[in-house]
Amino acid sequence: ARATGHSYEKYNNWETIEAWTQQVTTENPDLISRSVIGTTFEGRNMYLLKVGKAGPNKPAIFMDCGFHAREWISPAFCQWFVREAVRTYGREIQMTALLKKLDFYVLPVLNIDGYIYTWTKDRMWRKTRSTNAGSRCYGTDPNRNFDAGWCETGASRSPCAETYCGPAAESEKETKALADFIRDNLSSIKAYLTIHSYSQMLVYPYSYDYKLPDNNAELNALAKAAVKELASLYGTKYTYGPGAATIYLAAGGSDDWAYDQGIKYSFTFELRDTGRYGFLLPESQIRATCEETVLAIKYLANYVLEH
Ligand code: ING
Ligand code: ZN
Repeated sequence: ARATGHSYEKYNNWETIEAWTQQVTTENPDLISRSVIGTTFEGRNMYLLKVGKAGPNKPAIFMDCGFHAREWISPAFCQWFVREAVRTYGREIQMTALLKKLDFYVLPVLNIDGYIYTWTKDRMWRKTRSTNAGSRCYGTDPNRNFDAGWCETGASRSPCAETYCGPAAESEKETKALADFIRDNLSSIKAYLTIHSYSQMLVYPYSYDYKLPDNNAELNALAKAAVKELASLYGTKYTYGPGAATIYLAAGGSDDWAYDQGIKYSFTFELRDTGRYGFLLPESQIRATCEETVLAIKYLANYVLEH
């Protein structure tokens, strides 16, 4: 294999990201610990980084990246966020306070098999890489595979479709591992954040129905303030609102599922851009995209801590 150096301003392949999870943990033992929450369909380890200063009974924020294989800016953001945390801890007041008071669980890539497939075979692949009984088509859409109105709307029962919901909720090893981890840590997890691209949106439940969450007014005000914070750096405009009305009806999403588990602050980010480059966002935009997004996430984290 070609030797590949990690860079926060480039898209890194899985081999490089995997080595990075080890290195960033080893270099920051007081702030990061690494665990494996499961394995993928093809047998790869799913790494989870716990980022924060050790302390008793800390609340936590869970954030995942790389649900959809082709959305490369998403794993790049999770890497950037972890670096920003360790780089600014003890140097910047807000991040220092956050890491003392809470933990961020960061899952850098959920759909590792799919991510690798976009590097080796098909740059526009979206789904997992599991086999489907009775079909020659591969994969399930991990964001249609959660037990939240599963496969009722905005999802397909055809294994060849891009939005295939899978044979059952949590049929994928990757979504099952994530759901199990969240169920096992429900008492500490106060917020759930899932990072996608593209379209510059910040959405909250529900996507499986036009109904609104019971704290809709609070989530709407919080989303509005977070996108304002994001725009403060480079003027990048985000729309926001409940998923069904803001993006489209889509059942089985992880944010809806997390919300219905009782996690009252549950958001899906759709990062840059609005379609000029789409999933092929140039590496030259990684830095600005990540910097502005860090602002929004720190804003949300602060809010969650205070509520
Ligand atoms: N968009 C999301 C998708 O999975 C979404 C939109 C968000 C659906 C929340 C359901 C719940 O289709 C992308 N770009 O993947
Ligand atoms: Zn996506």
